[in-house]
Amino acid sequence: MLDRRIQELESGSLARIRSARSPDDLEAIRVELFGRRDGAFTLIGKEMGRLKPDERRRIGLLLNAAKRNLEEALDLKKRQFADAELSARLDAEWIDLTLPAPGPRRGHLHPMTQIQRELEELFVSLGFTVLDGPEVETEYHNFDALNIPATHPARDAQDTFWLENGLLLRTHTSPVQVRGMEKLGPPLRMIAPGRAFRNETVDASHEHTFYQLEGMMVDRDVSVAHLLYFMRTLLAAIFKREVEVRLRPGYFPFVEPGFELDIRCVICGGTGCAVCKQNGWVELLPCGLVHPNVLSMSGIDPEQWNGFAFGLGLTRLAMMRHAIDDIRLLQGNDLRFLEQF
Ligand code: FA5
Repeated sequence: MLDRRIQELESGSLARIRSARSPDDLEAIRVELFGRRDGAFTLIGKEMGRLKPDERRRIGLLLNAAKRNLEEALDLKKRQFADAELSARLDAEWIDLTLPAPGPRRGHLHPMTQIQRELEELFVSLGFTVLDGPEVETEYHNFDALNIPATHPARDAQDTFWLENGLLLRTHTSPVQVRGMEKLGPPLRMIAPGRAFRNETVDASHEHTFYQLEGMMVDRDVSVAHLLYFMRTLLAAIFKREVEVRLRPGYFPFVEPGFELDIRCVICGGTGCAVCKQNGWVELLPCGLVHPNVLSMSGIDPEQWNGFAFGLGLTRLAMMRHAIDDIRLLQGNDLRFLEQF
């Protein structure tokens, strides 16, 4: 009787072990067979107590052989599961080192650089030289030589970052006019794009660090008509369409007469928004005819020569061009924003 049961248990269990689908299945079979309290082998072992000694030995041998076979089969299947798991992991983590690399991500020029280069090209084609000047300036070049002595109230209009050594962060690109006149003399056509710095409260249209593009022409008999021609050419090149402009008197100690050239806000179309401070116009291009004092301080005879100058707000121009409604977006380097230009 017990012989049969042992044989059937062995053959039935071997078949189940072979067809087990997971390590959990296998563990369940192991507990069924060898569980201490009511595993099949434990139960048979208990029944053997009733057998005669000879019979018990014979059955004992059979039982041990069956047990060994089943243990081996369980071990084997367990190893097979482990091997399969390992090769699945290796397959998943496999990298083909011979595939070509994806290559560097392609970038493009920042919208500020784009607009600066376009204007440089335009002005070079009109006979202007592109000049560069220091961002850390002397008080003389930033103020005095532009007809703004220490006592002049116009100094208050440009809240200045002073350095401990008496130098300052230039508040505009106009000191490059002075350096251009000193270095090159008349006749002179120059532009100077670059950064300017002011201790300003940052908002949608003001940054503490922003770009300007200075322009100057010194020659004989330069008039407001020349100035307007170049301003119109500049705006047409950037906007490639008519933009509404207005010219109003503006005061800068280094020009006489002085003007403010504003453009109709392209963000709101003139109805008023945070960028134009609700008035529909954006201050973009202050300009004028160079003050005789400025010429003579830089060694140019104002009886012989005169000229015009302008100080374009380059960051604001880029904002108007792309209808960007917050200057801080242009200062950051967030690719999600920059990728669209
Ligand atoms: C000047 O800086 C004069 N140097 C311009 C000038 C040059 C006049 C030559 C005459 C002859 P103003 O402070 O207005 O002027 O600034 C010029 C332009 O720079 C402004 O119209 C504006 O577009 C831009 N700008 C000024 N402050 C800021 C700022 N905080 N953030 C962004 N843009 C600014």
